[in-house]
Amino acid sequence: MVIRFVFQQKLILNGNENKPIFEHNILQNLDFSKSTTQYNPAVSVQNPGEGLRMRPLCRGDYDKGFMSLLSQMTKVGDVSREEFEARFTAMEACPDSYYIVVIEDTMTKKVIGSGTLVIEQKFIRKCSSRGRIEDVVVHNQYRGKQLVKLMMDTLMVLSQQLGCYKVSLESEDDRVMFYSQFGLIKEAGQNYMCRRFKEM
Ligand code: 16G
Repeated sequence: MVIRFVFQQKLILNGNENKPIFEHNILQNLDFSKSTTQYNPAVSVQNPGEGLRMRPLCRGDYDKGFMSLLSQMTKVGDVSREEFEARFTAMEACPDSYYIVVIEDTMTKKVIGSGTLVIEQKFIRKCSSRGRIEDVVVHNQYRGKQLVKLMMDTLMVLSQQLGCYKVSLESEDDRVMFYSQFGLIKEAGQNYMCRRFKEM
């Protein structure tokens, strides 16, 4: 019974596991000409480094270590495949909203980097939209390969290209200098405020 259930689940996923959360072409066709970021050696969305691939998050990434990667950034908790699938479906149902980009090691087939751009639609600024960069993380064994920089650059260019009037993120004090290279500033007179309702 249990075996049949697992088998059926696998079958359902097989048709779907490579389904991206947003259209692949959007990433491939980004125009980096406005980016001021320098790379040495050169890396890009199309070529993030040897054996690495940059692409939208797919359903099958649950099996490629996506959740454990996120746990290098903050508390994740136990998330079952069903919970992951349900959340993926809910995000998918909001078109043009969730741009989750991952980097995969094509040899190990593990997700080793991730970053999210969330697009919030607004009435203000002539019905414009605002971008929020969230959950940027690169596996600790892949640091020093300019991957956080490339991920940030990608999400910044993407937000501009999607027409956001502004983009923002939350940063720890010691990351402020790093993020400033992407044109992000602490705006005078503005404070990031937050109230936490629960400790997961
Ligand atoms: C960092 C992240 C934020 C993430 C938070 C999780 C970036 C740029 N910032 O601030 O996106 O949601 O950490 O921490 O990636 P929390 O679980 O304590 O809220």
